[in-house]
Amino acid sequence: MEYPKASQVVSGLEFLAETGSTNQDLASLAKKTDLPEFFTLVTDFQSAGRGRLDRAWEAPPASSVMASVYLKPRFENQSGIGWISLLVAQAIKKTIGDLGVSANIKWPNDVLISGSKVSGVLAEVSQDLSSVVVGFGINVSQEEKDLPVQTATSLLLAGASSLDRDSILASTLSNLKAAYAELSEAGGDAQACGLRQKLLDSSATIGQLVEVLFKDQDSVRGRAVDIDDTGRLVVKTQTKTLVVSAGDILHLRAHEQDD
Ligand code: BT5
Repeated sequence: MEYPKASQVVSGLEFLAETGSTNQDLASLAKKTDLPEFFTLVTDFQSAGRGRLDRAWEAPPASSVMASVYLKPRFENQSGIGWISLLVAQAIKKTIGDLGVSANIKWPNDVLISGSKVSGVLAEVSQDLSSVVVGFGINVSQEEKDLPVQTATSLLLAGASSLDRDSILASTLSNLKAAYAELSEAGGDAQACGLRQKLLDSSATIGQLVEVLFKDQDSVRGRAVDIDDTGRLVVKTQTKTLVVSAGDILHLRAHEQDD
């Protein structure tokens, strides 16, 4: 499927009928070419779609929006880069809201509808920190049998008012451009541009009891109480308050009680 509406929103958009991973492709392309900011790669099918920590993102052909966007942040405040996943999740949440469905954001990179994951975001920063490839998958027309895990849902199942993938991508890119411009104008300060407050207001995580599983297999339980000015999650256990980076965790799970 071509994406005429989305093509109007950004200065370059390339459609691939099928590929391995749009994040992988865009990162390779960026090494060879001087891409304009917001250059977008979109596909109808990925055979090696990536999540965080080499987990897989899976969707049947033509069932979802799968795209990656090229950004070159020039923030005075370097912590702005830590907000990019959440910024994109917020843009997707707004798009879904405009389709008559309420969504919220599970820190650090999921968009949920009634607790089920409709979208995931993967932001990958280049080694020299000069650019970011941010990819997202939005489940659009999957029936229950098409979803890879029980915790997933789609816009079809949630009763969204439109399932037009071109319009959904166009709206997401347009929301992303507006929010990114605000963050850039604020020098990367997510507090000053209001992004942090929006995230706190639409968070499925803040206020919840959570279990944080770290990459080193350690885990803690406590209450998620805040997102700090660099985009990290603040968790209060019975004995201490700790600050958790997206890069340090394997999973964040809801649970019933404190340790
Ligand atoms: C993510 O990772 O949620 C980030 C997903 C980013 C996918 C996009 S698609 C376009 C671009 N190109 C890529 O190669 N990737 C990006 P994570 O938080 O690690 O979640 C991955 C987990 O979500 C998996 O282990 C499954 O449990 C679950 N999952 C896989 N496919 C899903 C789907 N379609 N819907 C909901 N959950 C899914």
